[in-house]
Amino acid sequence: MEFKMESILKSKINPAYLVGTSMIWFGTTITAHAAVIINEVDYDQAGSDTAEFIELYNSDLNSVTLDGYTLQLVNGSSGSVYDSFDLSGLSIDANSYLVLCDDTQAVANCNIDVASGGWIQNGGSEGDAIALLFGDTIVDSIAYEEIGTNLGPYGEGSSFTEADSNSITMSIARLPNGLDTNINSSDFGSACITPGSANISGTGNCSISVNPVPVPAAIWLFGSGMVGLIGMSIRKQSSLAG
Ligand SMILES: [Ca+2]
Ligand SMILES: [Ca+2]
Ligand SMILES: [Ca+2]
Ligand SMILES: [Ca+2]
Repeated sequence: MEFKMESILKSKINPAYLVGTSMIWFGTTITAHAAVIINEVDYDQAGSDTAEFIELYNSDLNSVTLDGYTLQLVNGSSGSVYDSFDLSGLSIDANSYLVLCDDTQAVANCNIDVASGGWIQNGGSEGDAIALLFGDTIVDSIAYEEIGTNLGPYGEGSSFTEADSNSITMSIARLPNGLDTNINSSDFGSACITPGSANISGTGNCSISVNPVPVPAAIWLFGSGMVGLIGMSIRKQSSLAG
């Protein structure tokens, strides 16, 4: 079964931070980082974690199909994958975003509800990580909080050791938007909440509502082997006030 997700977002977002394109530099072609990156993560909220999301960003000038891409959540205490989402059948428009969340009512511009609350682990003494893979190859990753030996492959050379707050409204995000030098500690910082739009340094909820888009059904293959049919409704994007 195949689902197409064309024109996920029609938003006119800030200019791309061009990290996904090939460049000519003194006659040498340099293929920089993957066009699609993990751009923002909100894994911890005050009280119960009921508004978690992962924002992917396509910095390329062309739409990117996500056939063959998988998003993996990695447990720092063991190094094992505790959840996995097959992104095949989806695509992201040029300079646009794809937001995976646990509650479309709680997360502005969420494209797909992939889980129930508390699906992204909160780091802790051994940290946790999120990785985007193409086939078996990690094309982008973020390891957060304390980084034990199990998360070596995910820190992109220098880990991001800060934490999402469990009291302040904020996320961890690439700053400026889309920055990916493959050094987590340089690329990520504390950010206000901006699912589906360009990242902004600071704290608080800076969500804006983008144009309503229909969201098709999608099948997500969880790491447990369970098949869930989730996120089927056609809905209107909503914003979070305040
Ligand atoms: Ca969490
Ligand atoms: Ca947070
Ligand atoms: Ca990267
Ligand atoms: Ca964002």
